[in-house]
Amino acid sequence: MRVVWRRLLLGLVMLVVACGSGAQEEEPQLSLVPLPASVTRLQNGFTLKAGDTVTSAEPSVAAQLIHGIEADTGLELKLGAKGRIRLDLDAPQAGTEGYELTVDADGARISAATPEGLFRGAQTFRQLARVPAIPGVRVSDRPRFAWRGAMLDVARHFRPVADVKRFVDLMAAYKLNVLHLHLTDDQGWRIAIPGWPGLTGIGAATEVGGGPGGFYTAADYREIVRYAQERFVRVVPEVDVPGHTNAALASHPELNCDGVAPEPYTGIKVGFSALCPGKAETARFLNDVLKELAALTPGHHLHIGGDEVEKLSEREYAQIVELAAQAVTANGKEVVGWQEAGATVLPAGSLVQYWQTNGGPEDVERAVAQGAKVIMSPASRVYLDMKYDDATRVGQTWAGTTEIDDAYDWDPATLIDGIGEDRIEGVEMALWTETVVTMDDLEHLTFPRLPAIAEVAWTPQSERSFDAFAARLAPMATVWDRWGVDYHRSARITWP
Ligand code: TNX
Repeated sequence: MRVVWRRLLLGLVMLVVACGSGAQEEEPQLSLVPLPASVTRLQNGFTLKAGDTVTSAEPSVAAQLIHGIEADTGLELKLGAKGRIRLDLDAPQAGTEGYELTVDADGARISAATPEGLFRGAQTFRQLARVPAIPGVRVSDRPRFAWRGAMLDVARHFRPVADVKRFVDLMAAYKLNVLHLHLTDDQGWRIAIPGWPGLTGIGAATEVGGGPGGFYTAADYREIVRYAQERFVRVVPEVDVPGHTNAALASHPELNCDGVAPEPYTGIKVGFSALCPGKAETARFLNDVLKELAALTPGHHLHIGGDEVEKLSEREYAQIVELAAQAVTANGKEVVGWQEAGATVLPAGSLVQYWQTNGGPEDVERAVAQGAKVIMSPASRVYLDMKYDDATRVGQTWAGTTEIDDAYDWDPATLIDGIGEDRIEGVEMALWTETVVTMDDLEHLTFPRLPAIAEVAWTPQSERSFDAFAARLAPMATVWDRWGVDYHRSARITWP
C-alpha cells in the first residue's frame, strides 16, 4: 500500500515537472549501457528491415555489426554499397575510441577516427537496433577511462579457448577493452613455456577441487589474442609471482630453495607459496617466462602479480618483483602489478592494481609517488566472485556481498584520498574462479554486474545514477536470454 502511494505521488510530481517545463510527452529511456557521454533525441528514426545494407570502409567491423544484430534480433542484414547503415572513418576529432552516431529518417551513420571507434559505435547501434523501429537520435561519445578491463582467473579453474572467446564477446558488447588473463596460481599453470616442460606436464594437470585442469599452447593463446584483437580487446597476461606459485614449484624441483618439489595443490588457501629468493633458477625462470609472454602478446603490458605473499621478507619480496619487472622492460613491455608491488622500485610507466578495500592504500600511494598510474579494482565493488547475497549459488563473501547497485554506485576518482582522475588509468572487474566450475556459474556472477561496471568505466560520473541505469538495463534481459546468458535476477531491477 505504501509503495502504491509513493508511486502515485511520484507520478504527480513528474507530471507537474513535465507541464512546468513545457515537455510534450515522456520519452521512454533508450536501453543503452554504458550510457554515452551525450544523447540527443531527433524527430524521426527509421525501421530496420531484413536485407538492409551496411556500408563501410572497415568490412570486419561491418561484418561483426551484421553478425551482432542477427545474434540479438534474428534480423539478417548484408554488406554492400550505398547502405542505409554507414560506418565512416571521417571524424578525426573523435579520438581513439570515440564516435558520433546519427539515426534519422534516412538511416544510420557512425563516424569515427579509427576502426576501434567505429566498433564501439557499432555496439551502441546494436543496442538501438533491438527494437525494429529505431528512434531518431544523435550520439556523441567517448570513454571516461582508457583501461576498461575484466580479469578472468583460468588458473583456479581452467577454461578452454571457446569459453574465453564467449567471455570476450560479452565484454566487447559493453565496450570493455582489456582482457586480463590470470594464467598461473597455486592450483594450476596454464601457458606453455619453452624449456620448462614440467609447467604443462605437471603444473597444468590440476585445478581447485581436483579437476583435470588444462593449458594453452602458444597457438591457443595466439588464437585468443587474435579473437580479442578483432573486437578491439587487448590481452594482458598475468604470471603471478613471487607468491601464488605452488603449481610452478611442484613442476620443477630446481625452483625450490631445498630442491624438493611440493605436492600439487587443489585447495583455496592463499599466501603459502613463494619462489626462492637469490637462486639463479628463479631469475632464469622469470626471464624465460616473461620473454615468452612478451613474444606472444602484442599489447604493451605484462602483469607480474605480486599479491598476498606471506613467506618472504620485504627485501626478498622486492628482489623477486624487481627481477620480474626488469624482465618485462627488457622485453619491451610495461609492468602491471597488484597493489603490493607498489612497495618495490617500479620501472617508468608501471601500473598498479588496487584491490584490497579493507587494507590500507599505502602501497598504492608509494606506487603513485614513483609515477605509476592506478587501475581500480576494489574487491567490495568489482570482484565478480563475491556473492550478490547470501542465496547466491556460488562465490565467496570475504569482501562482503555485492549487489548490482554496490557494483554501480561508486566513483573511481574519490575512492582513495589524493588519487584523483588524472592518476587513474581505469577500472577492472575481477572474476576469481575458486568456486566457479561451469560457464553458467561464471555468467551468473558476471551478469548483470559486468554492464554496471562497464558503465562506471565508460560514462562521465555526472551522467550516472543507479535508477536511470536500472531502467536502461532491464530490457537487456531479453537479449541475454537470446544469447543464453545465465544472469542474476537482482531484486534491485524491475525486469521485463
Ligand atoms: C584475493 S585479489 C586474491 C586472489 C583470490 C581472491 C578471491 C588478489 C590480488 N588476490 O588470489 O582468488 O582474493 O576472491
